[in-house]
Amino acid sequence: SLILESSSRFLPPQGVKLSYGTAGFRADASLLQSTVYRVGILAALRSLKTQSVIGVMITASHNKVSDNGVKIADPNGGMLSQHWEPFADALANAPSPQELIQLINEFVKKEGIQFDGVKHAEILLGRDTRPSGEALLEAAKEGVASIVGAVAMDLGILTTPQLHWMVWARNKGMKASEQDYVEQLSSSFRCLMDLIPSQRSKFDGTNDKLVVDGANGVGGLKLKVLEKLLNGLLIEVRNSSEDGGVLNEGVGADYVQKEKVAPHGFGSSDAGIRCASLDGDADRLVYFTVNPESSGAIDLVDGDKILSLFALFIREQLSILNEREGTKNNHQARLGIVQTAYANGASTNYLKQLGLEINLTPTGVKYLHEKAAEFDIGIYFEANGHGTILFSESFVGWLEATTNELSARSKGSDAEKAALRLLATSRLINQAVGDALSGVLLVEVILQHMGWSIHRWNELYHDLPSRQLKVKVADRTAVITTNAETVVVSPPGLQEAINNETGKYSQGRCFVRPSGTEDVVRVYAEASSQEAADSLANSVAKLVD
Ligand code: 16G
Ligand code: ZN
Repeated sequence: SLILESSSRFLPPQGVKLSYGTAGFRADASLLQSTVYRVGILAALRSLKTQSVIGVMITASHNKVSDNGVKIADPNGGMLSQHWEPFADALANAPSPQELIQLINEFVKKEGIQFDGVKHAEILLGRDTRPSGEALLEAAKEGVASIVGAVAMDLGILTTPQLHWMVWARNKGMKASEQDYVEQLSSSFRCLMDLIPSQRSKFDGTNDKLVVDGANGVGGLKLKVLEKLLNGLLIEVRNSSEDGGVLNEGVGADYVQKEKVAPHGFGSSDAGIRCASLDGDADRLVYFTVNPESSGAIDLVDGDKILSLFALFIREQLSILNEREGTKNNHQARLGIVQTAYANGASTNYLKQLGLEINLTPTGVKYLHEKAAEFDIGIYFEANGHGTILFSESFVGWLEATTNELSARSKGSDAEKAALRLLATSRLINQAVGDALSGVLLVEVILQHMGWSIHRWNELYHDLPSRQLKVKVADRTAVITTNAETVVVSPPGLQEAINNETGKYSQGRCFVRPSGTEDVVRVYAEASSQEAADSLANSVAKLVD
């Protein structure tokens, strides 16, 4: 068979066991040839099974440049169905071509996959700027080609969210090229700019430039393309892939958020300027300002605060819509907020005070996304800067009908504008996955809409001091949690001990969880002062050890 021929050229490395974790397969790039080839096969089977276009993205996101990884985008543009993850693991670890073929045959039978279905398999392939990506993409192509009739489209260098967006758009029957992505984002951005209330000042004049750290990756490159179409929004990109710096080294959203320092290329001369940082594949976004007093220190505006800004804006539009008079088809939209236990406690309190419904899920995009999809409008964000706003199809349909009705009856009314803003937001913000590029555009237009500087935004609430630690343990799977990772159920007694420590601190909050991407147990602690948060984290780390 085709598979036997090509798989014998992609033998798995010995003694390495890979698992399809929260971020797909990830490892040192030199180990991944056979894994990526096999993910190509997996994607083709997934495409046959779902009779839809499937995506394969080659990236290791914020990890070091020598790493790489591969993950699948499902028909809706989201993560691979969890139900297929065990098969992905088995495929990646099959020791020989014969065993690989046997696994495939069994799985094809079990899933009832038809090779002579109406549609042949179609796979969109993308990669980030890692040098290892080119050869790995070739391996993925060979994997796809080993399935009869399957077609792979090589889209070259993309951000992860662009690839997910294209899969989502293709399966909705929309135009789905990179150019279509750029056009949709830029036109909905301009639409939102045109809807800014005229009495609101467009900034205070002193800081209307945005400076973006591109993590030496793909995001800066693509942002420069977008920027030309934004009608005068000034964006200066630093640390773009073509600038020659090392991907993710001392730069990028993960570094900035975890270390709370300015990325390479930013210094005291940037004090007070609005800055943002993307991660290596541009699916995370944080904002910051450089602190003039101490070198390298920043004021961080993290995912929680981006979520808060989005929630305020959406809530404002919904309440304008609710106040409109005499409409027949009234509809109280359900707005839901989704966070993880890493959300700063001050953000959760703030959102609760606004009267919003808050849901907690375990860490990992697939959990947050799934929860957010239950609402008319669901906003999810991880503190690390990954998140988006999901609009349900039925709500978008209602919005379109309402906009038409309002345009006919009360053109130019506040209600019509609010409806148009929500519609434009649903087109601007990526519906498949968190996207730093669409996120940055939405933040920028909302700040202008509110007439706010980054400082005003950052003052929405004050983060509680927090500390994250990681503990190397013999077996991280020994730690089992429940209630969105806030409670340890095993080993027995550990949660009581954590409660006991936490009780000693004013505003103390602490949880531990096994990492999904590293062989460590993570500790998160929050308290009323930095010293207290540090001390709580340290004593709980000792309990875990
Ligand atoms: C992955 C997740 C991210 C999560 C992080 C946690 C996706 C696409 N990415 O990067 O959402 O925050 O893992 O890592 O799901 P950890 O389990 O090592 O703490
Ligand atoms: Zn990323």
